Parts: sequence; structure tokens; C-alpha cells
Amino acid sequence: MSKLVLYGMDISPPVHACLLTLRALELEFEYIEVNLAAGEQNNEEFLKKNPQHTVPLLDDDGTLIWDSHAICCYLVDKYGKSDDLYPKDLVKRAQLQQRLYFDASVLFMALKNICTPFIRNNVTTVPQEKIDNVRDGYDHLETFLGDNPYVTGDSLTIADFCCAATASSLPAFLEIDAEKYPKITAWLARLSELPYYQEANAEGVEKYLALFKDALTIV
Ligand SMILES: N[C@@H](CCC(=O)N[C@@H](CS)C(=O)NCC(=O)O)C(=O)O
Repeated sequence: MSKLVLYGMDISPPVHACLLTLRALELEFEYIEVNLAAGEQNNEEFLKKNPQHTVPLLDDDGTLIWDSHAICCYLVDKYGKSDDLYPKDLVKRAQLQQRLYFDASVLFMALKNICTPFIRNNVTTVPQEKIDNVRDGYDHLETFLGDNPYVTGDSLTIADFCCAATASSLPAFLEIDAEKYPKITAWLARLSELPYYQEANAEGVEKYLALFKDALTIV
């Protein structure tokens, strides 16, 4: 098997999504920490690998893939013993991809639009409308879950990993009210039972929440 290297950062939700996938597939990999606060993603060497200067970045024996969603799909397609985590069935795959795009364009962007000004420029005020975007994301996620245990239905997929990695970090900005969002609450609790969840996601989430605790003021 080729050598897998994941470039990441311990508090990054999309990195957690890749770690969940790697662990679920029981793949061996090397992990290289990129210090975003020190701007290491803008080093010449890293930019050659990923001109978009983001983590996660996967290096599979010289094949370079970035964006967590693309990485998770690739890993299951290439290394999965089954297609359970990323079904090949056309309709199931289309529904799953909708959830991935939702995470990439709605849920994660709600998070990134709040955290980037703080991390890059120490901006500590957050306009209410950015918090409203987080709430909109929760509202959609609650609806998507419906009466299903997972975001695409009856079984666990990479869409759960991607959406949960983001959703579990978003309480840094807006708590997930268990009464208003019982389905999200139960779904995150369900995922936290996975044997690799603590190491792949929960530890990083704890650090993420600590970083933002009492740091921001909503205006
Ligand atoms: N859609 C991308 C988002 C990746 C992303 O924005 N990662 C952040 C860390 S959470 C990053 O690398 N930021 C550094 C930068 O944009 O320069 C993914 O899912 O991988």
C-alpha cells in the first residue's frame, strides 16, 4: 500500500473529518501538523503542494488532494473494503454529496467566517448576522436528520463525519440547544460512541472551544 500523509492542524474541523475517515477505514498514515497561526500554510513548500493554502491536505504517494470532502471520498473509493461509508449507488451518492456540499458551503463557511477574522487579525466582535448563519445551519441540519439516525439515512457515512466535525465545533459560537435541536443533539451523542471519535474529533473540539471561550462579543 502507498504511503499516506495527512497535513493538518489539531483544532481544524475539516481535518477532524479526514481523521474520522482514516480511523474508520483503519488506515495507517503519517500526520504532519501545520501551524496556521504561524502562517506555515503560506510557506513556499506547502503552497507548492496546495496553492489554496488550506489544511487538510492528503499526500498519497505523490498524489495531492485537498478539501476534506474530496479527501474523504477518495479514501473510501480507493481504500474502503466496502462502499458503506460512501455508497456507489447513484441516488444514495447524490444525496450524500448534497450533505457534503451543505457542509462545505453552509455549515463550515458559517464557522470559518467567524473564526478567520479572530485568528488572522484578532477581531473579537462578531456581527449578529454571522451567528444567524450558524443558527440557519443548525435548522437545516435538524431538518435533514428527520427521523433518521444519520444525515443520509440509516447508515453512517462520510457525510456524518464532515457535518459532525463542523457541527461539534460550532458551539464555540452558538450552543446547540438540546430542546430546539433534539435530533442534532442525539446524532452527535450517537457519533461520540464511535471508538475512534474521541481521538479523531473530540480532543480537537475541546481545544477549539477553549480557544474561543469568552473571546468574542456579538454586536
Ligand atoms: N473546504 C475546505 C476548508 C479548509 C479550510 O478552510 N481549512 C482552514 C483550517 S480549518 C485553513 O486551512 N485555513 C488556512 C487558510 O485558509 O489560509 C475543506 O473542507 O478542507
